[in-house]
Amino acid sequence: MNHEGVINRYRQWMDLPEGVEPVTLLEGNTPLIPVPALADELGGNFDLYIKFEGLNPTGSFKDRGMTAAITMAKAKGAKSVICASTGNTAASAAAYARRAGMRAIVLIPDGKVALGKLAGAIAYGAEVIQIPGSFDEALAFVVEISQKSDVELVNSLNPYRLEGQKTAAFEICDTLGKAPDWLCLPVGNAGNITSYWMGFTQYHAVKQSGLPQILGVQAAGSAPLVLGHAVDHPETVATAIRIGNPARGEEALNAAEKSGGRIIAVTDEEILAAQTLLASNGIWVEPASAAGIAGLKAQIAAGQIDPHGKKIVAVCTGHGMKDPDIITSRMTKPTLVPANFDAISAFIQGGK
Ligand code: AN7
Repeated sequence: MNHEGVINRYRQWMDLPEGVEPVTLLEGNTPLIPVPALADELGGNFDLYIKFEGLNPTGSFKDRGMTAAITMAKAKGAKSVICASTGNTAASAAAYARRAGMRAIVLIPDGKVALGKLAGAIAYGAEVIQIPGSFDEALAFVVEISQKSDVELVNSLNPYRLEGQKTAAFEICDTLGKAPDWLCLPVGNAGNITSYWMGFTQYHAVKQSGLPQILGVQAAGSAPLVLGHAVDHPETVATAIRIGNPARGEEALNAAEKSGGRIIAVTDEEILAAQTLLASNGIWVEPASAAGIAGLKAQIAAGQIDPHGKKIVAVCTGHGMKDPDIITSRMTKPTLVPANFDAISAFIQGGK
């Protein structure tokens, strides 16, 4: 039942023309994983779940939006698509565009895209262009190119991206039987928080599924929505959300406010600590994807969120394998032990 992709599963809830043939990799239907030990660690007697979006076909939530954007690009007869990307959009656009027989052109900020994302984009057959500039500059270029040529823009300014991504809210409501009390997620270009709010409000209007309070989390060095102004030189270890001027910033602020939630910033240290916490619960996510848990932890500690008796969902947007360097660059190299039983055995007993 669930191996049909988000368009076939939720088509009646999506604003797509009748009869278009989905370009799908059977994205969506990601697990909502209970993490009771993590809830304990955050100090609460509450139900905490991770919506693990890293288990989508290209390893991030972008696939939900990309199936819709590429389906529509193909239906319009487009031969090429373009996007700016911190990496995940690039890999996703490449996979879906190539599957539909289109060119995928991606602009990325030089040197700031995690290895697993760049490798993915290339493996799927994207034409990758680096610029010595930020994501925000790259986005401005691709918008202009899409306006002046017949190349289709597949960043989340494309409304079909949001149509696809809002299906994650439907899945959460379908699994829990209603909306959670809080939804915590990272915010970069702000397409995803906008999509979740669309999805929850749409479902609630028909099914009375309830509305979550939304906690959007930015990285302190890239926190335009917290500061109230664009950031010219965004910096953060969470390169996915290294974005200084979010395209859907207004909608993100609106979603946070209307939901009775907020957008906050967390430090890189808090993000990496949350990544470690998640991994110790068996869930390895890329740094940006740990921001939701980092934010929740900070809010609980500060008494800003009282989790007791609540259902809380943190969205983990991308898989840890997207950014192996963040782990390997900080690890102590595994000890080299002679290849004999006694040495290995002595080593294990000497350990803890
Ligand atoms: C893992 O790929 O912007 O707030 O170009 O890769 O909807 O932008 C990625 C964003 C969160 C933020 N988590 O989502 C891109 C890109 C991960 C991400 C976000 C991104 P938005």
